Amino acid sequence: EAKYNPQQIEPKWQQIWAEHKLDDAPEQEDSRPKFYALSMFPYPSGDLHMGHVRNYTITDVIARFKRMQGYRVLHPMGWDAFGLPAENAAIDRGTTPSEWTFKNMAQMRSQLQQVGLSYDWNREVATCAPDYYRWTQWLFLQFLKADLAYQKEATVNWDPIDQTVLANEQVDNEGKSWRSGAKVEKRKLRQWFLKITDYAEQLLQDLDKLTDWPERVKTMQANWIGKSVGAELSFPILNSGNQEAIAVFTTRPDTVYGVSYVVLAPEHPLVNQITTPEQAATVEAFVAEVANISEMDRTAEDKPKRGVPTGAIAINPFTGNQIPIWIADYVLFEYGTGAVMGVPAHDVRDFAFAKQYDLPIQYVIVPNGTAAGEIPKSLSQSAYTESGVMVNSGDFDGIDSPTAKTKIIELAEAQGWGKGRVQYRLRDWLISRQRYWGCPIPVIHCPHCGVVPVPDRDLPIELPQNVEFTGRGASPLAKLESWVNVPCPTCGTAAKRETDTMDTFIDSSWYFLRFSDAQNSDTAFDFQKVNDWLPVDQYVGGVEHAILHLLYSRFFTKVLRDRGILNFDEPFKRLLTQGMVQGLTYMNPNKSGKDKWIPSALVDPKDPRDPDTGEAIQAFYTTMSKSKGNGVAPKQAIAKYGADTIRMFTLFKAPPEKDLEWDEADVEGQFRFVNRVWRLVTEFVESRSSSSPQNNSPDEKGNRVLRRAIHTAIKEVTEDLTGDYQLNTAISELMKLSNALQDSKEKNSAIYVEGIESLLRLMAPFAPHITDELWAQLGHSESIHLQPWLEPDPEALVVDEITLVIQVNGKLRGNIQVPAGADKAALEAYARNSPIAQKYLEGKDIKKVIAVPGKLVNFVV
Ligand code: ANZ
Ligand code: ZN
Repeated sequence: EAKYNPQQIEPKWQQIWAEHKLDDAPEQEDSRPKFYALSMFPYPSGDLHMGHVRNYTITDVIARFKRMQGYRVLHPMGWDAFGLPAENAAIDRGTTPSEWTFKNMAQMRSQLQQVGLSYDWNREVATCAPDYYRWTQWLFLQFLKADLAYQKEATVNWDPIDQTVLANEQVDNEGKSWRSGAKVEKRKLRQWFLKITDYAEQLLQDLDKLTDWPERVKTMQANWIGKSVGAELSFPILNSGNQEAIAVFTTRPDTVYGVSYVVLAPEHPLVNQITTPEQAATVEAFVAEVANISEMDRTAEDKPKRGVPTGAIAINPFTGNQIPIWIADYVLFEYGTGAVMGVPAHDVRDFAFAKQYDLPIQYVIVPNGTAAGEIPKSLSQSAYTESGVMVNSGDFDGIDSPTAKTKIIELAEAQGWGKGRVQYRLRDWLISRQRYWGCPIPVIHCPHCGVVPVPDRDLPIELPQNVEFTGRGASPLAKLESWVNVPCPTCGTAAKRETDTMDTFIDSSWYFLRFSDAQNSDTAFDFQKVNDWLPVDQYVGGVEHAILHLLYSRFFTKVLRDRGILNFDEPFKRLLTQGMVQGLTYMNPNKSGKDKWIPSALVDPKDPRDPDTGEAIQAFYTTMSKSKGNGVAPKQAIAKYGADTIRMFTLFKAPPEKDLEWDEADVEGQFRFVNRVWRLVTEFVESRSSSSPQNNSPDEKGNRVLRRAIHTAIKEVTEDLTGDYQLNTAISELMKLSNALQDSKEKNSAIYVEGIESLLRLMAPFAPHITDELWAQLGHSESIHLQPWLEPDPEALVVDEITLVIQVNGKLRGNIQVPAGADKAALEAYARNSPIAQKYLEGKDIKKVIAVPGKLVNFVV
């Protein structure tokens, strides 16, 4: 018999499947239910890594299982192909972003094919291809028409040496440029935004519909949206003739009687107007200083809060008190109204600020049960942030603070001091990038007409080809006069193209829609088709996309639904976030102040030492990465063991959501199992052809045991693939069945054939090549992947037999073997038909039958 040789059979089957178009989704709807299985598409960096392999294998198993179950399945793949690395490669190596990207895509496509993933390659999309981004541009124009795209000034990173805008990824931790090393400055530029804040409430509410999403992801999204319910209150400025007032946003109107001061963000436009001459110099210096601190540092709880008084005074309309107006670093201009009422007694940051600058601290809420007129001593040490009973708050004294919150908002509205307000942390989506390798924003700036959308007939606005990449100066697009200068589509005057390109998150916010109709050159997708295939039934990807990608995709879906382009409002019905693949990692801690990572290729695992110094080093598992030298290349692993073993291993080693340790010994173990299956089947095929098939003296008991093993495997594997995707335990079930077959003594019986065929069919989604090969060797002419999924026979599942006692008038007359799960009626029937009953009951009149399941049947005569 032939040895298992994955290197020979895997490419063979991959080719056969492609020739027979086994994995193509049907173009037309048919009566079968649809199933859309999708993995998050990769960035074409050049090489597939193990994280990809794991992600795609999980989805592939589900897709293959669903096909066998009789679904029409859409399982596509594509490339998230715009983005900075291609441009950097062009700058560094004299290639072009396009060349580099398409070369990488070709390389990764062939690596994907080696894994045996059942993709419909007819639907492949690359976001950087004009036939794709034409529709990205069209979608942008839909947003523009819906008033959901607009321009405003925003801050960008500016490299003063290279004279160019930098993406956040191009700025290191010390705030320096990746190329020039210059200290990066902030600059204001007019940029494009999408109005995602219009959908904040819906994006939050509809998380409740996503019952098959991980709770963790939904919580992350909810926090990102960050809804706060409170009020906007107005504090008039003294001596402005009540003309000017400062609006603050607060979630705690119940603390308004305890306000000690008002704080503006240093960027607030009122700052210049109200600062007194005595304070002008101090304020100006402070504003300049804060301009260079990051938002993170400004708001961190553990950083000291700093500020200066403006010299101006505000009035608290609730108390009539005069309070100072400050500016401080911890108040952000972009959130709420950019101004805060300071209540040191009840807010942690305000407390720290008041301590620092010796501002008054007035408690207006005390814990429930506090004696009237008393302020507990313990309070004075910190801010009291809980709810409680109102004190020092005029008419509100004595009521509980949540009720007071509502009443104070009512009072403010009645008096014109403010109103209730809901605030979201989510901000509008800045989509402008001053880069070349992205989707051009399809508008033209005309001196007469202003912003003019490019007419649909002129799409796509293609990226120009002959561009120079130096990494210096304006974006390559902005420098290309011949591309920038165009006549206005409306009036014909000399006008200029927009030179910003779109954030690549836009490209990935609709690719799952395009897959439904990827080759359409008339529209982004046919209405019928997109609404047939979508929503995605199972989406699988990394938790690193839990917030932005998923939120943006949900936003796109809702906007397109509101424009009548889609008829569903959530794109991903069910989400699985797979864990990381970890590699054995070697580290020599603290070499000249830094941990030194030592590539595993340079280390003997039995005695790990630093190859440079000979020192013993640490060994542990952590996420595979280039910088740690702990990765295992899929290509090499497949060359050694074959794709089927790699697939089985990544699925078996850990449940899909958990991290997985790449342990060579366990890969070997999986390889041995795959080999065992190979031998089991090939030996059977051989024995069958050498000895004439005979089925003499079937071993009743043995058959029953084997049948039970077969149908238990069918039942368990089906459940594991249906519920929470317990793919690891599914493989354990396959191993059990394989053991049962090995133990079977009747290797020539019909039941044995059922056993090996069932094993192969259950294993087909996991190890598609070897199973199709062995299936063919068993004499089948049609691919195993076209076979229907198996259904368990409940009868075969019956656990075991029990001994049933038969009594007549309470007297023991004998016993028989019956199936363990039999109910009362069945037990009675078994008993009546038994020779014992026939003997003792002959000619008797049965008055009553008492059946006790699992125990006895008593005939009363
Ligand atoms: C007075 C107050 C008293 C506050 C109190 C809290 C506790 P979230 O929940 O995150 O929305 N705030 C408002 N705008 C701000 C800004 N632009 N920069 C920094 N802080 C700002 O937080 C809302 C609270 O954060 C608001 O409620 C305000 O402080 C502060 F016992 O107002 B609070
Ligand atoms: Zn014009």
